[in-house]
Amino acid sequence: EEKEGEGDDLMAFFSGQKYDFSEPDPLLINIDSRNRQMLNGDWDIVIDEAGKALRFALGQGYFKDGIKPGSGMSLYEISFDDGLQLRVPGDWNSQMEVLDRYRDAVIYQRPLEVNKKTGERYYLHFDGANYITEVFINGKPIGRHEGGYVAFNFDITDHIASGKNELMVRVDAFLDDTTVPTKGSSDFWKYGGITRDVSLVSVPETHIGQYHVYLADREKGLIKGWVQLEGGEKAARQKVTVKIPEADIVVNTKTDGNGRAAFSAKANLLLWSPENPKLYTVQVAHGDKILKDSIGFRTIETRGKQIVLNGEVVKLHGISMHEETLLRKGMANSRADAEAQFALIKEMGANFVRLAHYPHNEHTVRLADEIGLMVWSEIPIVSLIDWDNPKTQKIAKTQITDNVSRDLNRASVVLWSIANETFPRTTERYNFLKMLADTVEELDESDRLITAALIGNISEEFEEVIKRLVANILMDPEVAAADKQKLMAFVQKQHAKEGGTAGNPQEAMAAVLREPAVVMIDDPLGNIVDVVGYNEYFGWYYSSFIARMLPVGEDVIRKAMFDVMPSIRFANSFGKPMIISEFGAGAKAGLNSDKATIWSEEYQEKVYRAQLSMLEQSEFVQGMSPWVLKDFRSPYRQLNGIQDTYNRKGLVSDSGEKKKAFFVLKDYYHKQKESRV
Ligand code: GCB
Repeated sequence: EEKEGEGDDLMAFFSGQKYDFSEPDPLLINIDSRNRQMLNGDWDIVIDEAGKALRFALGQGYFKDGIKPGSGMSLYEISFDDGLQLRVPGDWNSQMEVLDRYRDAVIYQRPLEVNKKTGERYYLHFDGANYITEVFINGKPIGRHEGGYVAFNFDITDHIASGKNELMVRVDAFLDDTTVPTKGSSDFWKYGGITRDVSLVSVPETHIGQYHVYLADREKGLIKGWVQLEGGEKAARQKVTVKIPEADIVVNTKTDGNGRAAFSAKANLLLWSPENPKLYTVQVAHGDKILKDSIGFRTIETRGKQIVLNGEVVKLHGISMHEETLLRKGMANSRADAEAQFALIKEMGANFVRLAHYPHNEHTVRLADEIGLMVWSEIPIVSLIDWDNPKTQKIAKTQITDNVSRDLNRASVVLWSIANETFPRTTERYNFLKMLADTVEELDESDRLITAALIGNISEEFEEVIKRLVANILMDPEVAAADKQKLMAFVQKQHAKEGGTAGNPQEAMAAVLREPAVVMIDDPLGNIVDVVGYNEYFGWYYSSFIARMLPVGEDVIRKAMFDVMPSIRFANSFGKPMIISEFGAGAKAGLNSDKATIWSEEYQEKVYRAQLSMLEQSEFVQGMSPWVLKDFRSPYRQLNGIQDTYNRKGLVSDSGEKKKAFFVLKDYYHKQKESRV
């Protein structure tokens, strides 16, 4: 097959034939401790709206034979000189006005200076770029990766020369219904670009790729793990050493035919916990190469309806956050960004953070380890996914694999989440997500917990809540008689439809008011997970949903909802612990109202108070991560003057001002601190 740039076939030239890209090579983990050259900084760029700019130029001979053409007679129509630049790492949207809402491709270029040593392998490593990344070196197509929020790398040894090379990275942020995430079914801004750190890592021919060191048995002090050597046949039957000097551990082991070495050791360890985030220096060595990591040891498991950390029941008091920085506009990508986010979370008295809705950058997870925050880590399987598309399945599997692999050694990560608010409840969805859970089980020997944020089915799971709401409205002396009459007529009709001729609805209603209203979660995904995550919006969306089902106004429902909330209980038919992975309400910072109308800080505050007193009553509920730390950009949010393209459910505004609800949650968490473990 003819390749573009090699022939002069016009069809190939204009149709943009497919390049022969390689898939990423197995991810190198703990790159911070490796020999690496950071490639962060200002890169030259060309905006590629039509998607053909690079193919066109390469076809014209730009970089043919690895030589950048001079100003001779050769016609090529691209140049990176004297043009635009973007900072790497960084999303492009927040850096350049013309790219503010841009969703197509940008070509990045920079020189790559290498002092190539024989016997070394060179990997081009990205902590993340959104969404499709294509790498070209000296004009040649090298590698392609799909997925916006995970780390990946390419072994480029055979494509670089000693001295100066030209690196081009084309990043395409285009999404559709088959991508993960999809273009439209999730409420957050898909920032584009080389959003995270990029580096050139050099390793010996035979080198440590990934490893996992974890506490397998707390009572016995048993540490287990494995080390994977890369380097083909030379990785077989090699000596590997694992040392934890502070715990007097030195283990010498040998790789098998596949370059993998398993090991175990015993020690008397101080365990990692949010209160005491103890990390040990762990050295993993092959030959004279030593990788140093900081690893915490802890166990996490469930016991009936409870979550158990280091043998003790623990409550997870946290907050959800998007990867948006508090320090400027746009995506977080540095240690400083993570420090600002976590300073707020620590101030709140939390011990837990949900990193929504995709894997966050490595700085963030490392910092969670250091300061003691339990982490919920997830991939961008949100809402409606192309469940039976094999291509989509493959991307999802790659993303969970890359996410788990990068963070296997982070004690802070206690939960791998495989999905958020997915539907419909079909076999296709179930099988897709089961495949992801199985992948996690395979990769993570330490039995971390698997979760997913489920979402209620209003007409089925909220039946008891609605009944109670109705009863409450009918009994409320402040509700207008006309409203009550309409509602009563509605109830009688329902009652008759359900075949209820005996008994009167009034009595039935009184009975309803005596019992708590149980929301029983029975989404079959509950079978797959260890912990049932559940997003609920009582006090916010549900009032308007229910108002559409009943013949009374939304204001009446909203008021009644606050009365009813303390009697709502959450349970699941699987007998598993639950985390309320979201609740919240939108509020514009600085918008105050003594009547607590919606969008005011007071309304949000009221929702938080009602939610907290409601959630305390459910014995299934073992944790929460309300939605959300900070107002975040979303194309869904177009209410002018209030939202202005920001989801306003933040406890702090997009510029970091604390809203009233921040202090409600802070008070609550500080009061709960003693009773957590
Ligand atoms: C949800 C979603 C989250 C949204 C949030 C909201 O349930 O999981 O992505 O941003 O609700 O604000 O509607």
